[in-house]
Amino acid sequence: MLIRHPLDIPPSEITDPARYAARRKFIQTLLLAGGAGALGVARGNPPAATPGASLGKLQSSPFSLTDDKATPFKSVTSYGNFYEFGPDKESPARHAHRLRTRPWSITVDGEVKTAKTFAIEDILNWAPLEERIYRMRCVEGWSAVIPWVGFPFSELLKRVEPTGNARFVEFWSLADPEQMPFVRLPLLDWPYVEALRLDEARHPLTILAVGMYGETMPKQNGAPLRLVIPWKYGFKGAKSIVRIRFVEKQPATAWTKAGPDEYGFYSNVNPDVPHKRWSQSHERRLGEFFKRKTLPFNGYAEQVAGLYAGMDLRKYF
Ligand SMILES: Nc1nc2c(c(=O)[nH]1)N[C@H]1C(S)=C(S)[C@@H](COP(=O)(O)O)O[C@H]1N2
Ligand SMILES: [Mo]
Repeated sequence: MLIRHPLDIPPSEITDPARYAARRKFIQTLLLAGGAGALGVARGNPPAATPGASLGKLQSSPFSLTDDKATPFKSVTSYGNFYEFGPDKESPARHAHRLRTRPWSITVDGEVKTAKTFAIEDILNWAPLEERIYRMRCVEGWSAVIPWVGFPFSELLKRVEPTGNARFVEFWSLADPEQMPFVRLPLLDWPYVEALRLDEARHPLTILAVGMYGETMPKQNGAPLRLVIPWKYGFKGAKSIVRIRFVEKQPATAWTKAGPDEYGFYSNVNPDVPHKRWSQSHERRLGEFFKRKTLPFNGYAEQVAGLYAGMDLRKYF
């Protein structure tokens, strides 16, 4: 396989511009050598992003626990990971316009009394939408402060009844090669599936986000609905979700499959547990120059450390 797992490359351009440039060049060469045509992705300038629609009046939330100022919208929408649209940080903004977010529905199945499919229009009416300003930390060393719009995952639990066997929840992203050109390449084992323990999913900080900065979710950030868990590395937050499945056993996930000794199931932000190939002690906020110290559980220890009482966090990384 040509590219086994993309995060095999050190923390990112912000810490190692030379390595990053070399990797980009490699992928560009790959695409120019016929890949771009085969994938049906255009080169040249990206089309203008679809403007977001206002989500109206939002509840402010007591769970906006940070006073840090929000990262500029432009940074958060032009730099990120969404491998279905390509492996470098600019790919999602360039290609995500191909995603069709209506009609959209989400199927909830597995260990539930009755499997159900919900239309996105109904989901948007489940609860008053809240603004949640969260610190976010990517495993690659960059971070951001994002005013998400959404509601607690627990709203879903009011509408489906997990069986007594349900101990974990999987979140499945869409994997449609017609809309997501890079699903044709074996960058990851598609579809992108992430998962949480049921008590982590139920925690009031865990939200299903339908927007950010007061507007509907930009496609590159996971429209129309994605998961956000602020105390975990960013890759746990699956984008553009089409299926939520309750299961009994801890499942394999996109990143534990890609690198089992590098990406653990828990992936709680932990400055004391380095990634196999780089330190996790510091981070760089998008748009800032100096690095900041990374905090245990990304600054949410007071709220979530209890979920892991008695667990060896070096073993369960
Ligand atoms: N389906 C899907 N979800 C995904 C990813 C992805 O490649 N595909 N990347 C993850 C990673 S590594 C990060 S850091 C965050 C980035 O989210 P953002 O672009 O909104 O900051 O999305 C996560 N969710
Ligand atoms: Mo990430």
